[in-house]
Amino acid sequence: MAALFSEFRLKDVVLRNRVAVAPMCQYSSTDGVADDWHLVHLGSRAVGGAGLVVVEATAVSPEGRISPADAGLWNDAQIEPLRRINRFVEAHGAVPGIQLAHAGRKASAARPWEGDHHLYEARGGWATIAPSAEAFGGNLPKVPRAMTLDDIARVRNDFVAAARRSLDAGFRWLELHFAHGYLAHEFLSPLVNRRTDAYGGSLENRSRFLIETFDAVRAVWPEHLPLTARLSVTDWVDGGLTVDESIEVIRKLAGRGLDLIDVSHGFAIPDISMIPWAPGFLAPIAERIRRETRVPTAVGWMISEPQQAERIVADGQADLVMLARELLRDPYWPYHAARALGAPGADTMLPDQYARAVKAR
Ligand code: 531
Repeated sequence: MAALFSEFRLKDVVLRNRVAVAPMCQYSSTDGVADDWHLVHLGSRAVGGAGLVVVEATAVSPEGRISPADAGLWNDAQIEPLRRINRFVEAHGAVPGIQLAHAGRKASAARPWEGDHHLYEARGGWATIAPSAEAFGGNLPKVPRAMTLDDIARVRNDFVAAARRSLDAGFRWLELHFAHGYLAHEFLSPLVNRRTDAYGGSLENRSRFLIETFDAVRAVWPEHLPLTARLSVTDWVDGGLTVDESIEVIRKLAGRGLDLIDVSHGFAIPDISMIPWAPGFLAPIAERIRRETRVPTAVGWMISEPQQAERIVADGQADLVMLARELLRDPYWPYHAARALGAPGADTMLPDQYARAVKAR
């Protein structure tokens, strides 16, 4: 019996298996509105057999977009195209989820395939905000404005409004993007946060923005649906955020209703040379977090082989695997993995339109 293809229940949501489509920026929206591209991209992966399909980092305000082409949920016109996608995803047996985000000092950049660098106002960019008025550096040299207490309250409210719209759009799984050097991680990381008020300094202060935003979203997101967060659990450098600190934050969030932690890492600073890249390198860290916090856990990064994903789930390192690039290479990865692992029911994973033809080999 393949653990990877066992059901996973979280609150009132049941995933058909443990394979999740990680949120992946498509940089294909106009004014934050999802496109037919998103229907095909997300729909294909639902048809391919994933249990959970999480929409890319979706900005809670225009200023929170990474690029001008980011997805957004800051107005009601952005709801309907997502509703259509979610209907399709659900019709094919996957649970639709969304990641809500604010890019902080990394906002206002060109799409990766157009250079990935900061865009200045004259070129379609905008003024950015962050905990402190210090640039990320590298190809993102724009200096953000340090957020006032009013800014902090406004962004928190933007997360709440976007969470309400997410529910309206039919999402049944919500992930707050607290990772990758974007706004929440900028508050949490001592490498980035230089504030001397109640939002900077001690871990309690650095985690205040996350906790308050989480609480405000939890208050409007239904109790019976999973509310999760993706955290960069380590900055990988001395003086940066540590796994020990992250465990404290996760425990705090768990006490306030966090249903699952999506373990990610890094990207608070431009230098990534210290990241110990290797197949499944985050899985042991996820295992420690899962064991020490008792919070259900998802993990991603460099997971590509069915046996590898199976071991991660079977050994209790994580409850879910979040696949990204591998699902771009092969939207049918779940089906192929189920076959490779001899999971019962593999042949029922394909839609009727394809099943007879594909099995006849
Ligand atoms: C992180 C990443 C860094 C280096 C290589 C691949 C991926 N992602 C994070 C994404 C944006 C694109 C880069 C988000 O979290 C929104």
